[in-house]
Formats: sequence, structure tokens, C-alpha cells
Amino acid sequence: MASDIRNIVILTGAGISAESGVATFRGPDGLWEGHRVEDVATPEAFVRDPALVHKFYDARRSALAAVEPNAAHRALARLDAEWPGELLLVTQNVDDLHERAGSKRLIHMHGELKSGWCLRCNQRSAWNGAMGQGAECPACGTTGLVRPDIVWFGEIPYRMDEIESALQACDLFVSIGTSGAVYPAAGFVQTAHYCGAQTLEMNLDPSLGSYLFDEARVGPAGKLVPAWVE
Ligand code: BV8
Repeated sequence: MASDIRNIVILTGAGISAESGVATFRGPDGLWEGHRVEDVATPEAFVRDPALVHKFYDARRSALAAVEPNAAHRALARLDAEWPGELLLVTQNVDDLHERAGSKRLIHMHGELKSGWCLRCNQRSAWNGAMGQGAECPACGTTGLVRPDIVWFGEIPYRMDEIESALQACDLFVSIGTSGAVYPAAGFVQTAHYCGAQTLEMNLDPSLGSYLFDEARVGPAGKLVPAWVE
């Protein structure tokens, strides 16, 4: 890595978990039981059909037990442990593979499958099993008012202030395994570029925003990311 690089921001998307066996959103398998994610991952869908939305997230939460971090997650965790400068890993993913690989300086901007959010007391709690409609909030005991702690379309992503500050201060912005289809994440490369950072994309196919990057490497994250970290 160039010697003038000190502060790094890394953005990951579903593609970094693909080699672990976690389905991406917009690939050939991009539908879930015939539903587009955009039709299930919304507050309106949750009001309209909470059972369907809980089923969608319960299925993905239980699938986490069967998957493991891959070489790309592990390489980023090594970088997190060894990089002497600032490093922030922002993931759009709601799986727990980055933390299981050991990444510490991590933000889940779209929430986490393994968290529940009580609409009565507003507390978030760790969640491993099914949530369903009768779930009881561990903090206040209310049942039936726990929702997935996921940022749905139309909702504001988490910790955007911290992310914006890191983008403005970084020397290098790296995007890994994302189609560039969803904002504000898809716009991070422009913020970093305007603030003087070098930008690198690593993706199986050129993303919608590939043209915005100084460099775009095409291939599987499990191969490209360890080679880049080394
Ligand atoms: C917001 C949680 C305001 C759900 C998700 C019109 C124009 C522009 C924007 C909008 C618009 N209309 C509405 C909007 C805003 C909207 C949006 O962007 N819509 C899109 C569809 C147009 N955004 C929002 O609503 C966001 N909120 O804007 O609030 C605001 C903003 C800022 C500040 C204040 C207020 C909220 C968006 C969050 C939605 N929730 N996830 C869940 O997970 O169930 S988004 C969902 O898509 C996932 O999080 C996912 O991470 C994300 C992006 O998808 P990707 O991760 O990129 O996955 P995808 O399948 O698309 O691509 C995978 C890529 O990997 C591919 O390129 C593939 O080639 C590659 N790949 C595959 N295998 C590999 C690989 N790469 C490497 N190696 C491999 N092996």
C-alpha cells in the first residue's frame, strides 16, 4: 500500500459474504421466495404483513449458524488489528461475519440480523433465535412490539455522522462486493474522492459506480482482498 496512506475507509456489501454462502440481493438469486428485497425491507411491508417480514429475517438469521467468515473477512480483520493509522470498516451487510472474523473498527450502517429493536422502550437487544410476532423485549418485557433492527428502505442508515467524518478524512476509500445500487452507501466514493482520497473497487463484476473509482479490480473478494491486504 502506498506510503502516503494513513487513514482508510472500507465499504463492504453482500458480495464479500457470497463466498461464505450468504445470498446476495441482486444476483441471479436476488429474490427471496419471489419477493424483491425492496418489497420486504420497508416499514410499510412490516405494517402490511409483519409475519412475512419476520419470516424473511428469521430465515436469514437462522442461516447465519451454517456459514463462516471467508478469506476476505479474515484479511480485513488482520488489517484492522495491524493497521497503525485510522481504519473504519463500514458494512451494508446485516450478517455477523466481519465481527466473527475479528474486525473491531466496524459500523453496520444497515443494522444487524442479530439485534432486536423494541418499539415500546426503544431498546435494542442481542437476538439469536426467531423473532416472530410474539417476541418479548428482554429490556421491558413487552411482547409483540419487537422489530428487526434493520435499516429498511426509506429509513436513515446508522451512524452517518461518523461515516461522513471518516470519509472526509480518509486517504484511501476501498469498496468491496457491492453493486452500488443503494444510497447513501453508493455515494461514499464521491465524498472520498472530492476530499482527496484515492479510491479502489474490488468486485466480481464492475459495479454501477465503477467509473467513479481511480482503480477497479474485478474478481472474487476471497482472492482479491487477501492479495490487497498483503
Ligand atoms: C435513505 C437492509 C435517507 C435490508 C438495506 C432513487 C434514487 C436514489 C436513491 C433512492 C431513490 N429512491 C429511494 C432512494 C433511497 C434508497 C435507495 O438507495 N434505493 C435504491 C433501491 C435506489 N435508500 C434508502 O432508502 C436508504 N435510506 O436514503 O435515507 C437519508 C440518507 C442519508 C442521510 C439521511 C437520510 C436506506 C437503504 C438501506 C436499505 N436496506 N439492507 C436487508 O439487508 O434486509 S439495502 C440492501 O442493499 C442490503 O443492505 C445490501 O447490502 C444493499 C446493497 O446491496 P449490495 O450489498 O451491493 O448487494 P447486491 O446483491 O446489490 O450486490 C452484490 C455485489 O457483489 C454485486 O455487484 C456482485 O457482482 C458482487 N459479488 C458477488 N459475489 C462476489 C461479489 N464481489 C466480490 N466477490 C464475490 N464473490
